[in-house]
Amino acid sequence: MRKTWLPVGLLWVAYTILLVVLVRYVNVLPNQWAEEAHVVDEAFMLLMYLGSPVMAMILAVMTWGVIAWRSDGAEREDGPNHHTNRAVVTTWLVLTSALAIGVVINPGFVGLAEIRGEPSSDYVIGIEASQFFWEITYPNGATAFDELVIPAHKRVRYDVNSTDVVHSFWIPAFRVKIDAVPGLTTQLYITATNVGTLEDDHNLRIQCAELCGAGHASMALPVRVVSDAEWTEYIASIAGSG
Ligand SMILES: [Cu+2]
Repeated sequence: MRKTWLPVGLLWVAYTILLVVLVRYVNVLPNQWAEEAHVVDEAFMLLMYLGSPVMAMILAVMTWGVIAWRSDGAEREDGPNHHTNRAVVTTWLVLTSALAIGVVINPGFVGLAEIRGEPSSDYVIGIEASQFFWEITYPNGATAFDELVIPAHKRVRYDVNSTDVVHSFWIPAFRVKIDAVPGLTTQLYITATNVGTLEDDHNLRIQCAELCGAGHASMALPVRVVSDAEWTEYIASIAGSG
């Protein structure tokens, strides 16, 4: 028993270091195009780091099991039962509970509050979801079905609803999303940070994120982030055409 702990412990440490290095240097996250994206990505990275020793423990036990208990063809009996070690169990329970509660509070509640922020915005844009398209309504009443154009560095409130079934308003480049529910207006605040289009980053699009029927996967709309002046010009140019 005792001679099992040392190699498993060493493997655990080695795998943990390997995983932490991978998390630190292999970037799997798409580019961030909004302030809110930073909060979400930081939470994601924290969970990746916290998950590394857990994953490493599983890998360590599996690796050691494959090496130490590989079959040599001989018949074997079960080993003796191991009984509960109260100190280990108590420490494990206290530690994991504290960690879980800690993560729920921060980045859980703290991050959510940070993303929601104050209920104030520079502009309000209406988003109406239908099977299988999006209708955009700008502050001047202009509507559009072909793209969502928004001003950079301005805090926009999106009033989201649906005409038929439950959809979900999601812009991957901004990370945040909210359900589009018939008969209910849900709200989302987003501050875009860079000027860009779908050609710059395929994550700059509205993508329905709630399975809503046969056309769900293609229920996407390009997002174009422009300067505030360009945006004002754009919504004036399409006014009356909807
Ligand atoms: Cu949908």
